[in-house]
Amino acid sequence: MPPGVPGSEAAPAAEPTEPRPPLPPKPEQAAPAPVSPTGRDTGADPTLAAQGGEHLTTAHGSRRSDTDHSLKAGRRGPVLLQDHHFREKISHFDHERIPERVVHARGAGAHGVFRSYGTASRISSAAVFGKDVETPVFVRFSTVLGSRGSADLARDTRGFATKFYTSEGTWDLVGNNIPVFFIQDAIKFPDVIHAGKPHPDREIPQAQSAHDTFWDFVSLHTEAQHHTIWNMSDRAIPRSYRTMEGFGVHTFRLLDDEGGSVLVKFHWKPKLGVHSVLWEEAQIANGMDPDVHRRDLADAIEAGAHPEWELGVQVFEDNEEQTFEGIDLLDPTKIVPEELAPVQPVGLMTLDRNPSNYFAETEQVAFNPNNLVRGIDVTNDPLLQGRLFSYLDTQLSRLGGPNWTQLPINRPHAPVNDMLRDGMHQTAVHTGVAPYHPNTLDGNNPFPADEPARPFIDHPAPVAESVKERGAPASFDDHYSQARLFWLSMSDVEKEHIAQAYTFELGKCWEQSVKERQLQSLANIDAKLCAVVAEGLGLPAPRPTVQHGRIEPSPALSQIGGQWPLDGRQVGIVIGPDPDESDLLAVVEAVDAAGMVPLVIAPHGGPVGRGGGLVAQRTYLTARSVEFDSVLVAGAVPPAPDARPGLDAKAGAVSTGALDPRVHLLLGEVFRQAKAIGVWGDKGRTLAAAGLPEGAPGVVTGKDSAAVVEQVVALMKSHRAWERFPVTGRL
Ligand code: HDE
Repeated sequence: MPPGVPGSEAAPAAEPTEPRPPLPPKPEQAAPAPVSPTGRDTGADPTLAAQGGEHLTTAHGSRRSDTDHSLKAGRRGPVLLQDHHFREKISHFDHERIPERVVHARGAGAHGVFRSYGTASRISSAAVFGKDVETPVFVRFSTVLGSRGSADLARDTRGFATKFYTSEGTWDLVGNNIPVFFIQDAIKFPDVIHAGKPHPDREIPQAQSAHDTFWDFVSLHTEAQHHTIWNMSDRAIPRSYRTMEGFGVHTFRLLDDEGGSVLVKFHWKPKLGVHSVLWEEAQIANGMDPDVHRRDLADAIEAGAHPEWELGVQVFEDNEEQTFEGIDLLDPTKIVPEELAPVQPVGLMTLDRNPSNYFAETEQVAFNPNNLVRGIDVTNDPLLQGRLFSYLDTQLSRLGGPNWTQLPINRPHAPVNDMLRDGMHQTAVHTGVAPYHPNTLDGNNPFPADEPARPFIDHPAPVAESVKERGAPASFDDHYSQARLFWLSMSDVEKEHIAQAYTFELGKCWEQSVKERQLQSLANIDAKLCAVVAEGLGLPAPRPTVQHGRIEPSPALSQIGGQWPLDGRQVGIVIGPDPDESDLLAVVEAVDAAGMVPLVIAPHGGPVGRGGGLVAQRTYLTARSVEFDSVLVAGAVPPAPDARPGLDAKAGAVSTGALDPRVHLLLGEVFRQAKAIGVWGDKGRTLAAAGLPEGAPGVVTGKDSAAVVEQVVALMKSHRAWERFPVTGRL
C-alpha cells in the first residue's frame, strides 16, 4: 500500500520490467544508393551517407544491444554520466531543429523535370533552354508569413521557387504566385515582414494579414496597394499548389552568345488552370486539414497525376529606359498585361517525384537568386538587387555555415571546382596544395574558363553615370493605376470576394485610423469598392485623392471562365448503409477514369455493403466539404438517429432531422461553395431534406447514376457553378 494514503486500495508500484531483447533489424534498412534526391549520381561515398547494415549502432558505428534503457547505478538508481549512448542520442535530438526560414517557413517540395522547347535558345545561350534539353528540377512551394507549423490555407502570397540543376550550373528561379511585390526597394523588406508577422508582444495572430500592423504598413506605404489587392483576391487562397501560377516578379535579362540581350518576365502557367478555394473553405480547412496543400501535392504525385506548368516569357527590348508601353520594367509593383506582351512558352515542367525525406530535401533546400547561369542575368530592379545579398546571407545562419552547397539537395549537377575551402560542415576531402589563382604548384588548376563570348552576370551592361543618392525614379510614384487595372479585370464574383476580404481583414483591425487610411487607398482604387467596404466597417467612404485616366482591363488576370483538366480532383460519394454495390463500383470507376480521386463517404469506416467490394475512405464523421470538388449522393442516406419529423413539420420547415446532420452539413456547405452536386435514385428526397433547391445551377438529379456522373464531370471542368454565387450588383 502506498505510504500516506490510508485505506487506499491501489496496487503496490510495479517493479520495472526486464529489458527487452533488441528488436530485429527492419528489412528496408538497406543502404541507399549514392544518388542525390534528384535521382542523379552525386559521386558521394555511399559509406559516408548511408544508414546501412543490419544492426543498430552509435553514430560512430559501434553496435548497440539496448537503446531502450539508460545506464543506471542500479535499476532504480541515477543515470550515469558515462552513458555515452544516452548522451549522444539525446544530444543529437536536442539539435534536430535548424532555424526556420525567416519568411516562407512552411513549404512543400517535389522533384521533376523541365523539358525545354528550344524556343528561348534564340534569345538566351543558357543550356537549359536548348531544344529538347531535359533538366532535373526541385520545386518548393510555400506560404510567406506563417511559421513552419502553420496552416496551408492562410490568406497569403505563395512562394514558387524552382531549382534547375542545369548542365552548366544551378539556376534558381525564386518566384511567387503573385506577379508584383509590396515594396520597390529591398531595404524595406524587414519593415514589411515585421508588419506582416505576428505582433511582437503576444506573437499573435499567426499566419495572417488580418491585423493592425499589416494594414498600418500597407496603408502608409501605398506602393504596397497593388500586391495587397492581389492578396485580397482569390489568388491568395489557392485550391492547390498545382493550380497556381508562378511569376519571376522582377524583369530579368537574357543574353545570347553574340552579346545580344533582351529583357524578360518569367511566368509559370499551370496546365490545370488557376483555381482557388473560397474564404469559408480556407477557414474550415485550416482547422480540419491544415496540411491540405502539402497533402494534395504529395497525393497527386503519388497517384500519378503529375502536375505540369509551362514556363513562358514576356520579351521586351533591352532599351536604355527599360520601359515598355510606359510601364517601368524595373518597378516590381508593376505587371505588363499579357494582352500587351504575350507570354511565349519556352518549356514544360512536370513534377513527378515526392521527396523521400522532408528535412533533407524540402527543409534544407536553399534557393538563391544569385544562382544564375550563362545566358541569364539580372537587371537593376532595386528589389532584386537587394535579394542578391539576402539569400546567401540567410543560408549562413539557417544552414550553419558556408558549405550548404554540399548538401545533397543543393549540390549542383555540373562539375564544381571553386577553390572555396574548409569551414563548418565541410564534407569534401579536397586534394591539391594550391587553392589559389594563379598558381604553379597545382599546374595552375583550376583554369579560368575562356568564354568572353559566353555571357554571365558580369556581361558588360551599360550603367548610367549618375550621382550617389537614396531615392527612386519618379515612375515609382504611381501606386494606384495597376491596383485599379487588377480590380477592373475581375469578374463580378471575384469583385465580391475582394470586397468581402477587405471588409473581413479591416474588420479584424482595432485601430480606427488604420481602417480610415486604408479606406482612402480603396477610394483611390475604386469608389464602389471603397463604398462597400466602408459600409461593412460602419465608416464613411472618403473621396479619392487620385484621378485615373482610361485603364484597359486585362482579362488574363481573371480566374473565371474556361474549361480545365480535372486530374487529381476529389469527388465525395455519399452512400447509405445498404448501397447498390455494383452500381457504386461503376460510379467509382467512372470517376477514376476521368482522372479524379473517388472517395466513398459511408456511415461508418471499413467495408460497406454486403459484397465487401467497397471500402469507405471517409465516414460521415470525418468527411468535410473542403476536401471535395464535387459530391455525389447515391440514393437514400440515413436519417438522423433522433429524427422528429412531426415536430419539424409542425414548424412548417423541411425537417433537418430527416437527414443525418453530418450529411446535411456536408451538402449545405458544398452547395454554398458552388460545387457540382449529383444525386440519383431517391426522387429528390435527399435534396429536400438538406434544404437544397432541385434544379439549381450545378445540381444534377436523375434515376441513372452514369448519366448524373457524366453531367457532374462536365460541370466540374469550370471549377465551380459560378452562377450559384449571389452577386450584389453594387460593385
Ligand atoms: Fe524572398 N527571401 N526576399 N522574395 N523568397 C527568402 O531566403 C528576401 C522576395 C521568395 O522555398 C529568404 O532561404 C528579401 C520576392 C521565396 O526556400 C530570405 C526580399 C520574391 C522564398 C529572403 C525578398 C521572393 C524566399 C528566407 C526583398 C518573389 C522561399 C529563407 C528584396 C520574386 C524559398 C531563404 C524557399 C525566401 C529575402 C523578396 C520569393 C530571407 C530581402 C520579391 C519563394 O533570404
